[in-house]
This record gives sequence, C-alpha cells and structure tokens, in this order.
Amino acid sequence: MSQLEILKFPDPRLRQVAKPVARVDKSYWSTFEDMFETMYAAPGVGLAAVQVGIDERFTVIDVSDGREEPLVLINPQIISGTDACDLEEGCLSVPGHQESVRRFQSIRVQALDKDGKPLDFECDGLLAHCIQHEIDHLDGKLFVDYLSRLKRERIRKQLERELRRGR
Ligand code: GNR
Ligand code: NI
Repeated sequence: MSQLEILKFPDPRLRQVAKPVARVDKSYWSTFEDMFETMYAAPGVGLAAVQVGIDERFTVIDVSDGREEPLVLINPQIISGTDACDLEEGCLSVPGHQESVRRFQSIRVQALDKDGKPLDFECDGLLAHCIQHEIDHLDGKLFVDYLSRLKRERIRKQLERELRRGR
C-alpha cells in the first residue's frame, strides 16, 4: 500500500472528463487500496480517481464514523434525485476551504462494485452529497464551480500562492 499525491485546484487535470471503466478486474484492487489509504490519511470521506491523476470513472467513499464502511463505486450514475439540501462541503483538492453547496437530499444510484457486480441503491444526507461531489469530479467539476466567481478566484489565488511557497 502507498499513499498517492492528490492534485490541487487549479490543476488542469482536475478538469478532464474521465473515461468509463470498460472492464472491472482485480488489477484495479491495489489502486482502490492506495486510494482508501490516501483518503483515510487526509482525512476525507471520498476520493475520486481523477484527484490522483487517474483518468477513469471510479471513486472510493467512506462516510462512517468508524471508517469501517468502505465503498467503491465504478461508473457511478445518479438515476434520480429529490429535495434540495445545503451542506458544508470541503474537497481534498481545495484544501483549507469549506463552503455550503446545494445538492439533492436523496438520490438513487447505479454503479458497479469492486468485483464488477451491479449496485442499485438509494441514499441521503452526507453519503448522497458525497456521491454527487465525486461524480462531479469524474465530470471535471469542482465544488468551487458552484460559488461566485469572486469567491472562486479568491480561493484559486490563495492556493496558487501556497503552491509557489512550496506546500
Ligand atoms: O472529505 C470530503 N468531505 C466532504 C464533505 C461534504 C461533501 C463532500 C465531501 S467529499 C470530501 C473529499 C473529497 O474531496 N472528495 O472528492
Ligand atoms: Ni473533492
């Protein structure tokens, strides 16, 4: 197992639309493990492949308090969503900034699990928010896109300043 480097906003690689996984096989499993290790250490509740420079549609998630409910979603899709809900969001690619984002409160999701088995489930609250955040990453979107341009530019300038200082 090894920790992976997380790309930071405004890295252009975070803007790519990731490619669907054509075939799930065990060669992905060590990548999932490295992504969980990276996410738990950060710490965060989700991590999309694009955040570690992998141009494919999968994400690891764990919103449990005990960090004992790892969830791998491959080619995830939101089938439907109901009710809007605001939640304070952060992103490991936008360190040090939290803002309220409006998303579906409750969603139905289809995806493949780590074995390639189809999943079809409903969820709400933090998990629903997190899945919508991760699918945004796979589409090249970041939560700062929902903020005013003024706020987004302020965040970008600060992160670029930190990058130049070598952090
Ligand atoms: O750690 C994270 N917390 C979080 C909080 C509310 C909604 C979404 C998230 S995801 C984020 C980790 C991350 O950047 N995933 O891409
Ligand atoms: Ni994120």
